[in-house]
Amino acid sequence: LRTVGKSLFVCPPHPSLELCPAVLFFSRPRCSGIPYVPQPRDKSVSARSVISFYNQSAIDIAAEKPSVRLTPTTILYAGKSPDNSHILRSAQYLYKELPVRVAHRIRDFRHLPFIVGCNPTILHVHELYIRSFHLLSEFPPVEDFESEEKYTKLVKDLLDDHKDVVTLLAEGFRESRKHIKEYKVIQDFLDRMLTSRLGIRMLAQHHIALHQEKNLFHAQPNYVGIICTQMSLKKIIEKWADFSRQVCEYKYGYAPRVRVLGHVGVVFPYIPLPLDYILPELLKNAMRATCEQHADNPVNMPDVTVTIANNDVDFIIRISDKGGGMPREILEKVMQYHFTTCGSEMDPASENLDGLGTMMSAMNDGPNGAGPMYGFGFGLPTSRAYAEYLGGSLTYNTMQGIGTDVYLRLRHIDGNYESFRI
Ligand code: ADP
Ligand code: K
Ligand code: MG
Repeated sequence: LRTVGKSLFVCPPHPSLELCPAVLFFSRPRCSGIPYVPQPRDKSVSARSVISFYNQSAIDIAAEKPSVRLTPTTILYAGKSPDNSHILRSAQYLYKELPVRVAHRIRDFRHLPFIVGCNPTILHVHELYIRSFHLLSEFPPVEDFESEEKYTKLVKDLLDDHKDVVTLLAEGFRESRKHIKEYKVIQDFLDRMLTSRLGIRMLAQHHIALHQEKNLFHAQPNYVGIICTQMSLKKIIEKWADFSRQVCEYKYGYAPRVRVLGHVGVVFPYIPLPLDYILPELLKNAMRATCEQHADNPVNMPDVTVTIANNDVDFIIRISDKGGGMPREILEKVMQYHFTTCGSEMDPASENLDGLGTMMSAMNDGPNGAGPMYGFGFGLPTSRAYAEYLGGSLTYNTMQGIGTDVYLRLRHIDGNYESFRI
């Protein structure tokens, strides 16, 4: 085989071309017995993406750098300057930070077990990150508002390119995890991947929102970027309760009511974005259990009760249902990615796949998805990973035969006590 791309590798003569890894990797249907040699299409990013699976220097250098994580307070009080210089500074921070964070993710892909890393869906996401790395790191420095405008456009485009990443990872791992004995490898990878993605998206959307606030017409009252300065927990819970009830009614024909109790009047600064992922997942779980437990008497179904408790350091949301609890056999598993009591989690033909696209689009995009009730086993583990990333926790108590209480605990970001870093 000839040299494939100069910097890629030179494959020594091999008695059986079919067994040469390079040939396996690049082989395409061929006629006439002449080995297929991929031609770098041009000097474009996508051609280099493939080479970057091997040629790592730029990515390696970036992956060695530490990520600079900011507290929400830093972001909130970075100050809105009348000359809009805060927007320029925000873009300059992203300009330095994003390639480093993306490089960290690429390093994680490279450390995946070979059999998983070879899965075509996972390779596709891996390549998406490599492509983003090149686009971000080769962008000219952001020095003025003109380049800031272009850079913001690039960031928006990349957010869009990556919108299906959760679906793709869920599919890729569902296909390949049966080859791996150690579940922990998958859990650690997905925890890091999903929380880092949440962080990147929070930073990117924060900048985009600041950029749009320049134009007063787009400015949302009570918002600084993605931070709602007067968030009402009760309102956001009610919003997601309405949403989840609609999904539930669509699935079962009826849905339990949701009562919100406790410190219902509290208002404080917070970032709604992660709650937009977590709350509907927890509420749908509670409603599903309630509907299935009381299927014979849906008219007298017990309510789902959400209790808010607020204090100086953190706030707690407890979601209680009378949905019959969880059987002992599944207690250890409910927090695992892909574990679901819907059909067979490993069986790609099972009915739950139908719902996958929509549920995942809710998880990928947040509020806009109209996801089904359940089915891919990502609700609890993703919510827990997000809660921990935000300096909090997600725990549950279940009474088999009666019901389940899920506790979501999150730290305030008002700057009075130490909070998480994005
Ligand atoms: P999915 O909802 O897609 O199945 P989750 O991670 O959200 O995935 O939940 C995993 C499993 O945990 C569910 O399939 C269900 O068996 C169980 N579960 C979650 N929440 C509850 C609850 N409130 N009551 C009873 N079982 C629950
Ligand atoms: K699960
Ligand atoms: Mg669920």
